[in-house]
Amino acid sequence: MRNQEIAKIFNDIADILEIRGDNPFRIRAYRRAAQNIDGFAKDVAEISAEELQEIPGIGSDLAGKIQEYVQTGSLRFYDELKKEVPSGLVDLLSVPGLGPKTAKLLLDKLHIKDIDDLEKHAKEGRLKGLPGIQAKTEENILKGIAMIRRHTGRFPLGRVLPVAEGIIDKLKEKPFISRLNIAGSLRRWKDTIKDIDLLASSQDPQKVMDFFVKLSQVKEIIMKGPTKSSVVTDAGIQVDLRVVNENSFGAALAYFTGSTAHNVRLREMAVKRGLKINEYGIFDVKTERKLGGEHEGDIYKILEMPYIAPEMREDTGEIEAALKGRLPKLIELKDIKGDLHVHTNYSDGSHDLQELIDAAKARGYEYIAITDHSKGLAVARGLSIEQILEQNNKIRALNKKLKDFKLLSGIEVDIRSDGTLDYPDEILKKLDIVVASVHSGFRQSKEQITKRITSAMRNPYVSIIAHPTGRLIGEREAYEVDMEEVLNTAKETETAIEVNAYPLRLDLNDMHIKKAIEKGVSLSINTDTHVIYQFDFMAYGIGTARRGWAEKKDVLNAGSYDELIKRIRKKCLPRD
Ligand code: DGT
Ligand code: CA
Ligand code: ZN
Repeated sequence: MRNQEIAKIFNDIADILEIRGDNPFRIRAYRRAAQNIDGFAKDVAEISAEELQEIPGIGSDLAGKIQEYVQTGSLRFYDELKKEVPSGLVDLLSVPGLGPKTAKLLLDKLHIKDIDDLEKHAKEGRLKGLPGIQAKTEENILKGIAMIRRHTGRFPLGRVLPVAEGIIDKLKEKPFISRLNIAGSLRRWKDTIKDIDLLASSQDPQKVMDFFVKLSQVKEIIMKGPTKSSVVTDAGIQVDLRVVNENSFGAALAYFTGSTAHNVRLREMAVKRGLKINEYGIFDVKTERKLGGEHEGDIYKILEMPYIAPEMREDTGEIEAALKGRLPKLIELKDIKGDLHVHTNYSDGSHDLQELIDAAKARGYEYIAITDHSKGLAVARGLSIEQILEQNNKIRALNKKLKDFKLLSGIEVDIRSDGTLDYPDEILKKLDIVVASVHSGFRQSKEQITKRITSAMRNPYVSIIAHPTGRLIGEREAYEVDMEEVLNTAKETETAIEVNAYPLRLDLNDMHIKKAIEKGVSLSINTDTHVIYQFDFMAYGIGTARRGWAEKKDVLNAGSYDELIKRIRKKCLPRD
């Protein structure tokens, strides 16, 4: 698929246009096109110009550009545009809080052309004094650079899983591979991943190795051995594939799934019982007899404890819980009955209500909540009061016609810097559900941000706090917030906390989810869908929630429509 490649070029174009100070509508058009191409199910290299124009946001001009790139391998417009700015300058935009205007200023006034330059200047205190740059800004830029450097070498889960799936799709077709599984941190759904670990069993390991290193995704072969090879993909991600015997597959899967900390605990337990665990199996030390290893479950069974799901294998109490028979019954994707955070083309989403209903029904959902942005979020075309009322009416009318499906009329209301909400209560009261979130003022003090969020929770109509820490994995740290206090207030006010499933967010994270559940706070696992394919992000939310030990009962949108409404209404009196 060339889609990601083209999406990246369109995003780069938008970046350069932004640095140039180009027309905001033109910039938005490129970003929107990039978003839609990235998520388009068919390969854009294989469809006609007419079909291309059926992708939302693609007109004849952009369709032409896609075809030019597919046919010639380059895009003249992009090449010309790139000549206008130094190549490192676009990288500056990856520094949190550094926008195109500042990037341009740094280039013009200080001839800063890349991140290394920027770091040097900031360390020497040479940025302050430029328009809009204070000592604090300089400090933040240095913090941002440090964060980018820390993250190099690890990739966000959302970038890695599609790569792994692409490879698995090709491997699993091969008759000489009998079993195949993801292992490592990816199987545990960790939010960042160093490399992909794959495990296979085969009668003919050499054949597997030969096929693997020749996959079209492979850019570089690091090592090719008889049963293990490591490659780097065109996305820059390392993939290790090991081949083991069928009768050791389970033991190897347990070993290479990790975490190391979890496995160390299992091995200690084994030793105490005169047993030994390694990647080949579980053995009786005295007799050297192999007791199991074909299936992963063998290990747990022989240690006389229930099977522990991969997402929990971090040695954070799961072994104790298993021994006491107190493992949670983790939530599963099929438990989810709907999505409570969805955008339409009223604000910055790509689809109308009917398209979203069809897509949600296709996923077997019973309901979704429409939660566009509120007016304060102008960059996302937030809805005026007239618009939200109009949408609300439209949803009420649609619901009368819908069978076995409900649309909740909602809003993602902006929590302003002072903690007030972007719409008055008289408006919020008319809606079925209110999702509230912070989109600005990320640099406020911990006290201020905590107070903003807790005051929003004290509003009787606010049902859910969305992406509660604002992090973007690898791009933006969470803002400072007193999570303890947020969770206590959530419990006290019966407000649910979102597990935002958008792969770069995963917010709340696993640790905070676990804490929330311990306190009895309700969660809502939502995708924040802007384009239909993003409904599938739910799997990331589920993986993350399972890492936080979430059960079905902890999750608002795992309940039926009636249960959901009951839970929302628990917080406030019946609405209009
Ligand atoms: P990462 O850093 O995101 O790749 O995390 P993992 O957990 O995938 O770590 P990785 O790729 O280094 O190793 C995969 C699994 O292999 C790991 O979870 C457990 C096992 N493993 C790796 N190194 C060791 C080790 O030194 N001792 C033991 N017992 N197991 C190891
Ligand atoms: Ca790994
Ligand atoms: Zn949203």
